[in-house]
Amino acid sequence: MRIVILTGAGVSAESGVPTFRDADGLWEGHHVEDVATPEAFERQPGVVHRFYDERRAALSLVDPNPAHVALSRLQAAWADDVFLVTQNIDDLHERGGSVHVHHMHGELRSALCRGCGDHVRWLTDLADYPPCPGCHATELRPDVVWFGEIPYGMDLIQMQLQRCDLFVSIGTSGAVYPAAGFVQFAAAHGARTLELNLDRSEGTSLFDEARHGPAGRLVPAWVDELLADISG
Ligand code: BJW
Repeated sequence: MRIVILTGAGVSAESGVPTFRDADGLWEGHHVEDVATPEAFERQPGVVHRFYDERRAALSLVDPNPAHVALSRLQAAWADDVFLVTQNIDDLHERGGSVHVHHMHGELRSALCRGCGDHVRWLTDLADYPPCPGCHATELRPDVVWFGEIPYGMDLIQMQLQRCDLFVSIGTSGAVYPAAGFVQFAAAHGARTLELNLDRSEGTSLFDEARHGPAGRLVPAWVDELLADISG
């Protein structure tokens, strides 16, 4: 059985990483839609850099939770047949033990040079306009996918969705495309679909099955169930 797992901000919520659209999901009173656009970066690069610099610095204060760890356990048991695609730009899946993680919206610990196009591993601030290690231009931006930009690796994601038997969506509101459309795409290609989310999302009715509760409880229980089914 081939499985595609999509994760969103809810999978990291119990680690202490704020979500975008829950009650406390604002940053200094801004909605994410106001800072996560190329236009916002052109208009107010300092504000946008600060938004990402703060989130990058906060990564060292949080740890993976049982949901991240359970998914890495599933990947280890299921070898090549689990494709984990995340909308999250944190590195909690990797620190939870996952080896292959597809970050469709980019990564906090990476910078993108607008001069030479290089992707550079980056652990510190960008707001003071450091030079690119490759071309020395002071054109580094957060290596993330903003509204109006094309998410990374869509061809690979679509290929995985077409061939999977089970599509599982964890901790995402279903408010942002193209990720919000994966459930219908996978179902149209024959996959069974399952949602694991704190409460009903915008996409709940599109899934064959939905379970509601915190990811730190739901995901380990689902992984245990699946692994028992296979071995039994
Ligand atoms: C828990 C929990 C717990 C809490 N346990 N659960 C009209 C129709 C269709 C599309 C569009 C449209 N108008 C514009 C568009 C396109 C646009 C879009 O979708 N806009 C919408 C606002 C409508 N999309 C784009 O522009 C995308 N690009 C694109 O479409 O290119 C064209 C193209 C695509 C494909 C091929 C070819 C061309 C790009 C979107 C980029 C989004 N970027 C951001 C910022 C990234 C960097 C950053 O992190 O700052 O990505 S926005 C933000 O939203 C971030 C997230 O990854 C993304 C999704 O959020 P997520 O993860 O769902 O979080 P929340 O907060 O919304 O939800 C959390 C959920 O967890 C909730 O349900 C809670 O209940 C739950 N939860 N605690 C379990 N403990």
